[in-house]
Amino acid sequence: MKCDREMSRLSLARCGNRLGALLLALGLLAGASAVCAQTPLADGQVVKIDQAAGKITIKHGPLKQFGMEESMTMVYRAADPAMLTAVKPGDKIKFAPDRINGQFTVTKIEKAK
Ligand SMILES: [Cu+2]
Repeated sequence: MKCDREMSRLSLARCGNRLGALLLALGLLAGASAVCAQTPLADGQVVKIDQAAGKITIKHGPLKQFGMEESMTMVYRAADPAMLTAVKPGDKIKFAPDRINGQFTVTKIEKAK
């Protein structure tokens, strides 16, 4: 994973201690540089949550960095199933999409205001 052009648009605040500590605590990422390779948060809406499987279905707009050229509804794995308790179907969210071991994964979800 490398920090690409998207990265330059990210403020350092988004790579702040809280997220970094969380991800490192989860043992998902090897180091700080990987944490900072997060793409900017995308807008979406929760369609469905499968707490047991740790999966969330999100309707979202184009994510060109993943070759998603159009709006779509798709299933993401949650990096931490606990993230899924904070949102419910119908919620507008901001989420951090990533591709981990070939699986589309959300590494962060927050409710949109
Ligand atoms: Cu998609």
